[in-house]
Amino acid sequence: KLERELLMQRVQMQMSEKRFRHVLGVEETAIALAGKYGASLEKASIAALTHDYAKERSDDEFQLVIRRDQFDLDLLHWGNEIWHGLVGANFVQRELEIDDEEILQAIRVHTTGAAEMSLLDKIIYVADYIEPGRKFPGVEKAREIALINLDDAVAYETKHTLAHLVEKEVPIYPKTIETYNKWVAKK
Ligand code: DGI
Ligand code: FE
Ligand code: FE
Ligand code: FE
Repeated sequence: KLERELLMQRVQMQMSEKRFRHVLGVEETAIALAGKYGASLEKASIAALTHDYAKERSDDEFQLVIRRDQFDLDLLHWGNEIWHGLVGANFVQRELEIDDEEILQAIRVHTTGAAEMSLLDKIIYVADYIEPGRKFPGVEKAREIALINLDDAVAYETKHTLAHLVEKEVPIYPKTIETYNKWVAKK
C-alpha cells in the first residue's frame, strides 16, 4: 500500500495543476466530513486523492478497458464524465494497488451517486461538490447543509446537479435518476 506522500505524487503525475488542487481540496473536505460523521480518516483521504485519478485518460483507453474488463457495454454510449469514476476505479485498483472495496466503490459512485450509498460514498460525493475551490451559485448553501446533515447535503447536490444537467440538455445517466429518486423525490 502506498503511503500518502507517494500516493499524492502518483496522482499529481496524472493531471493538470488545477485538477490536482481540486483533488487536494476534496481531500481536506473529505477528512473534515469523516471526522464529523465518524468515518475512517485514512479511507476518506485515499478515496479523495484517487477519485479523479483517471479523469485525463483518453476515450480510447476507457473504451479498451470497458471491453477488456467486461463492463456493461452500454457504457460505450457514454463519455469521460461517466467513465472517469465508474471505470476509473479499475485504473486505481490496478495501477495504485488499492484493493479496499469501500474506497473503490466511493470512487465508482462519486459522479452520479447511487440509491445505496455508504457513509464514505456520501462523504466523497459531497466533498467533491463543496471543496474550497468550487465556485458556483449555491455552493455556500451546500457547505452549510453538509455541516448539519450529510444526507440532506447528498439530496441538495443531487437536485441541483440534475437541474444543471437538464438546463444544459445533456443526457442523464440512469444512475443519476436513481440517486434523485432515492435521495430527493418525495414519496
Ligand atoms: O470530476 P469532477 O469535475 O470533479 O466532478 P464529477 O465527477 O462530480 O462530475 C463530472 C462531470 O459529470 C460534471 O461535468 C457533471 C457530469 N455529470 C454528472 N452526472 C451526469 C453528468 N453528465 C451527464 N451527461 N449525465 C449525468 O448523469
Ligand atoms: Fe470526478
Ligand atoms: Fe461531483
Ligand atoms: Fe472531482
